[in-house]
Amino acid sequence: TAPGSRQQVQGGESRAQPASGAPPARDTRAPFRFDYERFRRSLRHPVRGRRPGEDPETRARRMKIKEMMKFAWDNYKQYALGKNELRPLTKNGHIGNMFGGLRGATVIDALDTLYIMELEEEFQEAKQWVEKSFDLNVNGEASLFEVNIRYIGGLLATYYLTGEEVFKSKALELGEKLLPAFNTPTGIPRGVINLGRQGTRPQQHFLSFWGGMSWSWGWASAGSSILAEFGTLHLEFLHLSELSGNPVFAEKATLSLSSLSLSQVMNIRRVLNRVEKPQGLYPNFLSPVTGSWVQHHVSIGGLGDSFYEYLIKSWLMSDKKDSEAKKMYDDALEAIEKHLVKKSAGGLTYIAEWRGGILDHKMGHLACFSGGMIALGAEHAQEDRRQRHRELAAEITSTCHESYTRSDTKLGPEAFRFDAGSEATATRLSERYYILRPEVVESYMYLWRLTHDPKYRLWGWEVVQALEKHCRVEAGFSGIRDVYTTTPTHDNMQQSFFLAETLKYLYLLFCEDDVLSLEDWVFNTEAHPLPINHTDFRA
Ligand code: DMJ
Repeated sequence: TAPGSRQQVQGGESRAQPASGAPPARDTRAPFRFDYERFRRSLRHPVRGRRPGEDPETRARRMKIKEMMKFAWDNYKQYALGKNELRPLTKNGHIGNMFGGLRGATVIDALDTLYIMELEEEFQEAKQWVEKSFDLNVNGEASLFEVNIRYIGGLLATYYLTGEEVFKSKALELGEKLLPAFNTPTGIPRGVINLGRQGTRPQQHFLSFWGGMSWSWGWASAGSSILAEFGTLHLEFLHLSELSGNPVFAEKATLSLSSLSLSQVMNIRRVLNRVEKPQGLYPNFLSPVTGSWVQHHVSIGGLGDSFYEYLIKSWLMSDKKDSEAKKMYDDALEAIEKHLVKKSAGGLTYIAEWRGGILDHKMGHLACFSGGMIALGAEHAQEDRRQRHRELAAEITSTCHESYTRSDTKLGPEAFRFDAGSEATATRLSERYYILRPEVVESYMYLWRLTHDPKYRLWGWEVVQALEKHCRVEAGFSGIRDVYTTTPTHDNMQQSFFLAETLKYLYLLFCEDDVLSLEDWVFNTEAHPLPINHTDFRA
């Protein structure tokens, strides 16, 4: 659908399809062609910026981060190309079980970072792998969420940045394979989907039998779907519709969120607005069968996080037209402020988790993205909230920084607590690890862009130094098992999001504001830039 008509599609107008899986109504409009040149002309800034004169120290720091990216990529290429991730200690590849037989997660996640950093040769290597070796004809159980944010997000972003058709066609082909996950009584997708060919009969090939079938995660209570998973499809699915001219993607994203009624499609947001939310909060688990909350656990960290992120970013991506998403974001943030935001005895602001009315005074590393999100939202908040939200964003980011500075490695733990005696430190052995996650530097990047307070660049540079000291090994970067020792053991994993997010956000922190300008792009939750719709690109 053209951007200008998105509101209608989201509003569940006539093209919306029933949750039962009946085919969508035919689109009778003229054949669709996305006008890439027109899109490029609509951008307000060159994607890689104009590079005016800058101080040599900023440039040197940016170049250091570029070198880190090259090192991470070169080692992946040498030891693990075609596998999903690099194991930098044993110098081999890791496949894992999140991507249902898909390979090359690091290639796809790295593409746009290589492009933005002007690592031209490395970008060509990655592109060639996509052209020659990226096989979508796979069979296996994949996380709908992970495939969407990493593969679809990475391919879409690289298409928009380069205009190379191969990235668009792979994104669309893969997007099609995800659609059966929405065939549930409510239209809320389940978390796991088999990527095999749909409808293949068992006698044709026994492995293909499950193609297109979906499941809930075994660990999710009572077969529920996860808020952060079904709530983190919207940005990518709107772009799949945009590029294909096929409204089914937008409808699915909307459908999945909208049909909490068993019998008909309704708009998710209207329904979610009607569904009773405890104290205005969104629990993390929802049944795809009944459409009701399954457990009252609320978190702005894991299981909830990117649902909130995609509300404000949907509004921004729609060029501020999707007012429903904005209202949902504003209301959700108000409830979070009222019930979850706390100040520790030592004066640190944090966002607690909520379990059926009882607060757990804990913040996960994942929740540290919220400093950046709240800062981004604050710029567009009503006058009476703007300053408060700016302060909240800065305070949360500062608390997350404290979780780094209070460790021996100057890297932050997976989760930190504000219990008796502890302030922004992990209290459990199982929460002391750091797996190269991006959320803290993500917030530094947004806060830098929005305030230009030099402390954010200093804090980012501290992270660069800590990564170099504790995570860089002979053949890549590795996570560490304990941030509270200066001689940590390594976990032997170079996560693909390190190349997609951590290094990209660090690089952008030392760039001018016009490189992937926030006026032109929103970052998906894996840091893949998707364009804001300034105009209609239907050719
Ligand atoms: C990434 O895959 C994404 O940022 C996701 O939203 C959360 N987890 C990882 C990084 O920590």
